[in-house]
Amino acid sequence: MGSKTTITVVPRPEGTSGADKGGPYRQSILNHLTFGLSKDMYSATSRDKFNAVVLSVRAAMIKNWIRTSQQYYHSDAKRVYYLSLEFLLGRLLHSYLINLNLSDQYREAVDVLDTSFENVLEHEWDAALGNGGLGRLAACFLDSMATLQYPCYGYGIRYEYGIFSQRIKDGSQSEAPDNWLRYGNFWEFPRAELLYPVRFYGTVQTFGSDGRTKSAWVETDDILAMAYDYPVPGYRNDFVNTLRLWAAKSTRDFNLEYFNSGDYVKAVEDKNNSENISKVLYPNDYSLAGKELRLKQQYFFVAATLGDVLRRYKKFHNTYDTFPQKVAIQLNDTHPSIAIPELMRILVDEEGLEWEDAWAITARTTSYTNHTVLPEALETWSEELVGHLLPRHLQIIQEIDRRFLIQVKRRFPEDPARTERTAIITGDTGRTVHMARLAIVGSHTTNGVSRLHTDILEAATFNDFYLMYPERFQNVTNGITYRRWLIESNPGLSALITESIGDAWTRDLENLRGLEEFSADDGFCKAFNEVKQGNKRRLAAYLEKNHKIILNPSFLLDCQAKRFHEYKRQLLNLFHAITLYNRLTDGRETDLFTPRTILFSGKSAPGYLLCKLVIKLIHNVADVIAAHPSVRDKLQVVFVPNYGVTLAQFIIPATELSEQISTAGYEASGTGNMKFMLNGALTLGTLDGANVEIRDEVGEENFFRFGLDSNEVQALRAGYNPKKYIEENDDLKRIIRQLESGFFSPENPSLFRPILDSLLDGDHYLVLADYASYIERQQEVSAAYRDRGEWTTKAIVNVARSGKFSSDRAVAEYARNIWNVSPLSPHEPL
Ligand code: NBG
Repeated sequence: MGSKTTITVVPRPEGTSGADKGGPYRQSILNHLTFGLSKDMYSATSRDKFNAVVLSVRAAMIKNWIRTSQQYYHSDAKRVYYLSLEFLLGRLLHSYLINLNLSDQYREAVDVLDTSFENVLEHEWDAALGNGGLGRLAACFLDSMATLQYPCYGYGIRYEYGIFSQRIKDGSQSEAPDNWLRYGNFWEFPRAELLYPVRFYGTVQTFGSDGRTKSAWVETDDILAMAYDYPVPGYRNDFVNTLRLWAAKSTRDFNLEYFNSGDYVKAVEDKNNSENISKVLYPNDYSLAGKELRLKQQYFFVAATLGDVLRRYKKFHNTYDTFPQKVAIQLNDTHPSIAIPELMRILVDEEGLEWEDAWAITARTTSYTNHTVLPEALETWSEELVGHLLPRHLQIIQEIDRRFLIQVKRRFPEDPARTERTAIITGDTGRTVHMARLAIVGSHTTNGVSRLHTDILEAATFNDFYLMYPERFQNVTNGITYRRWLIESNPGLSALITESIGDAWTRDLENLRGLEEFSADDGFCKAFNEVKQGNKRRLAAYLEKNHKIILNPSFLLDCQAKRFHEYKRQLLNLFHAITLYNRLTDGRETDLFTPRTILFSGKSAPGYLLCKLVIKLIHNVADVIAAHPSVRDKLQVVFVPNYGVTLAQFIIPATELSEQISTAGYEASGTGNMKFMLNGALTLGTLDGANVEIRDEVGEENFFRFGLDSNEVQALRAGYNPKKYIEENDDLKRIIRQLESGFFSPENPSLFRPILDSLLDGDHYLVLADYASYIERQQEVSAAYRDRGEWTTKAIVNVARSGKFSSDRAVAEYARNIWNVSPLSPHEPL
């Protein structure tokens, strides 16, 4: 664990250099426009042009896609199945061109369409099949798995509607559907022949006696899962992996009963109802209300995926003895954890294995990643619902639980309370099924996503399980793909780095260390600043064009871009903005004031009223500041609507200060923190999640740390008195008074009362306790930014030491320590 791996991406010779790189690709684009879309240059819309390019690019990778599958097949490689209810992919075109080493060629070739490369890219709708960190992590991992040549498949749901689009009206969030498939999607390959029936409801019949009973799940209501495949090309290595997403299709199309009775419309209605399963992504990232449709989604994609896994396995094997040697199943959070009883059901009921054998196979095949310790996000289901929807699975879970509790009692006979704390099913009436407990008990490895997070899992959240199975717990600190988050989104910095240290970093991010020797080099620092300024201007132009937001690119750009949640404490950041406003209007800030833009971007879960109110407060504070004749020349607060992958690719390269200010102990890892660092922002952060490791890498002098650490947070809880912090601090007192008096909402003075109440009645996330320390550190940030030479050196050191946070490192750790798979050897040249 934690040992260093060097990951080297196998390079492919550079593409042809010299004149007319676009040559052969022009013809391909035109052919696809004509024969794929039946358009000519007169009738082609800009979307047609984009689609023609997509068709041409996917054609360029198809041979390698087929070859990659063949290589997996012929070598009977151990496959890894990454099961995730979310893949937050973003746009694919540019990223795929970079990986295929064709971006220069297509940049030129698109001139046959009388358009520019940027114009073409802009027509792609973000594939936003995820909420935030967890879904984006899955997308970064897909890129690394293909790049490192691991035989991995992503499996998920092809939602018809991705994460909602955030609209802001009068400063408040509203949600609009994300109809991303409206204009078709030429990346996907529908596999109409690849259909699996998925069963729901029904009853369980039991046959036989003498402990040799057999069970059958019957009288079910079935729907079909149909596969849609997406190619996932690796970075310049001719490997193309597969992401397979399932869509629900009705089995009712030919329901004779309805047709015979003449009720055609009823038949069609039923068809629509069952297809609802893959209709929409649930937009709540941290609170999982036990909705039946959500459980249906989970079982739907798990059942189809396991059907596919077994089909592939059975091509070569007629016993299950080697299943764990050939298959690894990674559960991305507990969302797919119904895979454990499903695999048991298949092995015991359908394949006739003994329980013990099936159990050993299941546990040796699956592993589970935990992504949060927030109690409201640890999934549970009512036993009643599970029993209604999946009656056989409930029996299996009950049996798993029964056997597990026997072990618990054997190990800890003196401690009956432990049973309630660890049981998979708890309660007397209205019993509850705990999915994380099921996932830990039924798998061989549970991992956290940063060192601190894993420590907390072991010492607190899952301590009872850790004491039972210490060997099952591991840490794999998250990572990000620098192909998207540096090469694609920050071409200026990428070019500068390559000019200075060569391009070895594009194959192994650890090579960025070579930049350190330039960190105080005047010429390099100047060029580095010019790149940053250029990125700030690019963001400013984007915001002006798309949102009518005007930025001043000479201000310090201070960003917090992530989902809204109380634990992430956007409110604390806003309190800093209000503090600066108050001090400026009082004349308490000197001439030395460092002008800044405080930028917020992020969505709130639709039902999370407090966060929605914080968004509203941000807008109102922004308006008050913008209306002040002198303050507005020095301070700006902006909220950029509809945060997503594409927007992040504009914001992050421009950012100078990265706000990572969660209450210590609550952010499992964070991955935005890594993206900002890689792009030369300095972090202002608590000792939480991967911030701890970022600070270890860059050194405390290159990181602005503030606030309580996770132990102090726990220690403070017992006697915590939020009012004390208000009494002790005049700036804070003033903010509280402003909120009380309706200073930011004169037309409705009590509007922000719920925010105030959340602070005064408990302040669960300790905004008040960390306020003074935060403001103090912010003043140091301002002072540091005035010494631009020093600041730049620190920023360069941050870039140079971000190698650890590559998702290549993370995926290689999973492969070695959890999946036990090796990379495949390179393909022969075509
Ligand atoms: C998030 C955590 C982040 C972490 C990502 C990826 C969920 C439920 N959890 O801290 O909050 O970086 O997962 O691991 O989205």
